[in-house]
Amino acid sequence: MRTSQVLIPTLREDPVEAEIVSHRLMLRAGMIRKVAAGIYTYLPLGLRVIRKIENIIRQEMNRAGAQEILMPILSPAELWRETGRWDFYGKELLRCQDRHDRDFCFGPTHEEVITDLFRREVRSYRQLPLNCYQIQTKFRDEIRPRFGLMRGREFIMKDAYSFDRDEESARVSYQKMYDAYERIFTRCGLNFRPVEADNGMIGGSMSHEFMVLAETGEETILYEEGGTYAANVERAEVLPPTDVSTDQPLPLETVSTPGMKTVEDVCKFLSLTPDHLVKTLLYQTPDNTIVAVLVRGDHEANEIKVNRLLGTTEIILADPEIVTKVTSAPVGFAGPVGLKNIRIVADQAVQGMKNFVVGGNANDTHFLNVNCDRDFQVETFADLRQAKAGDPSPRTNAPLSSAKGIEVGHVFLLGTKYSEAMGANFLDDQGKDTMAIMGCYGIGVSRTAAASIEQNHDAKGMIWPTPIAPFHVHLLPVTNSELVQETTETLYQSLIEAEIEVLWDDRDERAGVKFNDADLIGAPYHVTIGDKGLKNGVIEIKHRRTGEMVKVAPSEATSYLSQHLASL
Ligand code: 9G3
Repeated sequence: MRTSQVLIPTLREDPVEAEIVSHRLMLRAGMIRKVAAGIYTYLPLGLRVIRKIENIIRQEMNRAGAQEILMPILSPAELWRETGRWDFYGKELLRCQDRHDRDFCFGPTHEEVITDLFRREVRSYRQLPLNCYQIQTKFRDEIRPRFGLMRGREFIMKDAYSFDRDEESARVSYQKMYDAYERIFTRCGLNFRPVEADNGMIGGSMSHEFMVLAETGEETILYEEGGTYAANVERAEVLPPTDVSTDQPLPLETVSTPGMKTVEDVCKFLSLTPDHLVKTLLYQTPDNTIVAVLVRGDHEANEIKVNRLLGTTEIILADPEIVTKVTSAPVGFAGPVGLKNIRIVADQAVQGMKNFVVGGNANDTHFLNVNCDRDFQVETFADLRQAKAGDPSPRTNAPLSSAKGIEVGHVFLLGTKYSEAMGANFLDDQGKDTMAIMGCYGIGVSRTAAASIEQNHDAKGMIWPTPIAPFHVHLLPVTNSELVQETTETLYQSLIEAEIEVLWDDRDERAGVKFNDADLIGAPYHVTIGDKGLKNGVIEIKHRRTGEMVKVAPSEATSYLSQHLASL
């Protein structure tokens, strides 16, 4: 393709609104343009990347036995009312009405629609297992859309749904998708890692996320170096403590701690390390009860784990006014001793502690030599804290390392949450009415493109992995001489014949402008054709990733590039 005939509006300046590198570079390379907050047009270069990712996904999904379908973007409210999700989701679910005032939503995901299809069309175990997928634009009305394609309100998702006759068969379907995802992200040329994940509010029993490893990633993963255990930090299990104190309980003391509100302040004031303190966090559940969560001073509470223990979905830290009402003290002095009518749960590490420090439930006051059972009652001890680097792996005890990642895929074994709510039944081999076991499997297609850039770029621009690059070769004639033009034209035709995707910069621009745009766009190979080289019978091929330059005769260029592209 010739640059003069494609819309590639590159920008020399960094757009001010772009906070992350993928957003900045996609705007600068003329791949995307913003239409409204979190809503983008894909220009030709951007769409080429999207299509390549989609094609890899299609091939691997089909290979895994899934069937492609396409569901509508609008979903009728009735289906969402059946699962309770019409009311469960607030403003994130974008709603609208048709001319008859009937309620619809712009599909944020399609569990309801596919389950409706299943219950209408599938009768017998002979039709199972069934796995249907689609690649489609989704809508989620995020409060604060940012980061370009990384977190758009409108985005492209591949979503798949499996239906099985029993748990064992459902696990096989799940594993097939897990394996397909490994092939998909490998074929995209990405450095990624599957991790154990929380299955969140959607229910179900097993879940993995596929993380593209990048320092700019928003997710934290903990993993065993060279081992098999890897988990999202939200999910990572913490082993029960091995260090249980055998100290004798000392008498409870009150100490004045004027203005000492943080763990750091109190430790400094009392000359103690944070592992001698217990933090008391007051949480508010959706039905407005207050629960005190205790964690050691050097630990952080994991709200997902607390939710799982309490059977709630979205606890929040209590407002300062509520804290004051409950503890008779400003925030920073809450403690478990003397708290009335408040459930107290504690992280397992607290169980092994003796003579620790807690807030005194009075302004500028702490208690010393506090002990569980003697001074207050804990309803349940459990794993409630956030795991961190250095903690022992729950599988092998080896220390965990931490890394940053971007979630590009998520697989869930759902169980019967949706089949039960919507009556997705079939007749088993005994003629008995049976509920289908479901799985669901997502890939953020547009986010995968952004994640690839976060992982693969340098100061000059993007560095595309060949399988998802918008073009393989960027052809850069740098003068207008007849020889350069003829050589370029001949090479262009030869590359096309070899089925190499080539972008020919045929603009009347200075060499420097062309080189800058080529580095920005990030095709794997740049071919420079100039009079100086041709005098010596050569053109120059640059490997974008390594910067390596090789000189080859124009007649050798196509076979050089074919060989290098084929080896990837
Ligand atoms: C909603 C809204 C936002 C949502 C959901 C529903 C996330 C919702 C989870 C999933 C799970 C799987 C199929 C592909 C794989 C992932 N945000 N989720 O269900 F109404 Cl507004 O989407 N869906």
